[in-house]
Amino acid sequence: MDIEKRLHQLRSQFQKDLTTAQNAKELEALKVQYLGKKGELQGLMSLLRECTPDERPMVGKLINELKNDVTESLDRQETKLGDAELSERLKAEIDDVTLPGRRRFMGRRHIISQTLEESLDILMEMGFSVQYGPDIESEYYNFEALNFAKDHPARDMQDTFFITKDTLLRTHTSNIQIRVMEGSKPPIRVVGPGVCYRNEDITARSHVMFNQIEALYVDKKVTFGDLLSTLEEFYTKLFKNKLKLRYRPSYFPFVEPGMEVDISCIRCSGEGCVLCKQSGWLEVCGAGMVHPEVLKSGGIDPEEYTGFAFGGGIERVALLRHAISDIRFFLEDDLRFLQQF
Ligand code: FA5
Repeated sequence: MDIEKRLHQLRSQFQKDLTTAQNAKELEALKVQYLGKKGELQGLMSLLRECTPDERPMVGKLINELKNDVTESLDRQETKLGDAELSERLKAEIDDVTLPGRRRFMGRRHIISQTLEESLDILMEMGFSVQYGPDIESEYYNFEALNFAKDHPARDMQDTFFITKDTLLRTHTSNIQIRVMEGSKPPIRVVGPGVCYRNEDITARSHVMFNQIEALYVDKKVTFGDLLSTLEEFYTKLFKNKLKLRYRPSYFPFVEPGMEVDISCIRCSGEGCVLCKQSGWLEVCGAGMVHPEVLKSGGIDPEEYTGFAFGGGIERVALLRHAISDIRFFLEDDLRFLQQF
């Protein structure tokens, strides 16, 4: 019978094609070729119409058997190819235990953050609370309210990055003073950390961007003696050492009297080195008794209250504590340097 012959041919053709299918894509193409709507098996259905009614049940059965066989064979082959692909992939992904391990680096706080946090901790233990001020500041809070007259030459002491005529990058954390006084009543005991910006030459000890902390204490009967003892305790604790402190009279428009505070250079034990410019001392801080005009600008009566303030550099402390020769290391992001702390 012609139909039986045709079915036989188709079966052998399919088996041949099946052995050549190498991957899922080729198998899918085969599926469409044999079982698709316009596929080979669908084409056989037209032969049914040519059969006599007696032949039809038997031919229908043979076509169905072939269809089932083709479907099963395709499924089996699909599973087989899938397994083979998976094991190939796993083989490729296997770890090579002879390769050297990858080193994991531990993150850590930047040395300046560490120094800043330690400074704040010490002052908080002494009763100061932390308050922040803005980096972008008005000319009023940075200068005018701090008793720098408009044409006062003292404004040239701190070379300023102006943003507009009245807005600037703060040159010191003393901008915090008036903001704090305006917002609270004595007793005031705050410490304000922050980044400061000055248009200065960059050297081993000075940068255009550095950190300060500002301490402000205002109450009845605050004395110069209170300022000296606070500075002494603060720097002694910060350096975990009985340091030598040296006070030099100095001028800041917002304090009277004013002074600069030096500590003995621990890099060279006071003998003289590049860090201390051969002087044996390093300036770390400006300080003084709050000027009555500044108290007034902050809304505090200078007849009733007095206060002290000091503003210390954080980078200078870190340089000294770790005997580092150059402030520029702090901003260079060199891991070989940063990982030492
Ligand atoms: C001031 O900035 C005053 N506002 C300090 C002050 C506060 C005086 C309260 C009185 C009362 P001075 O410019 O000296 O002062 O800076 C204070 C400290 O900041 C310096 O001792 C130094 O440690 C640090 N410092 C100043 N300029 C730089 C700079 N360019 N780079 C790194 N540190 C600096």
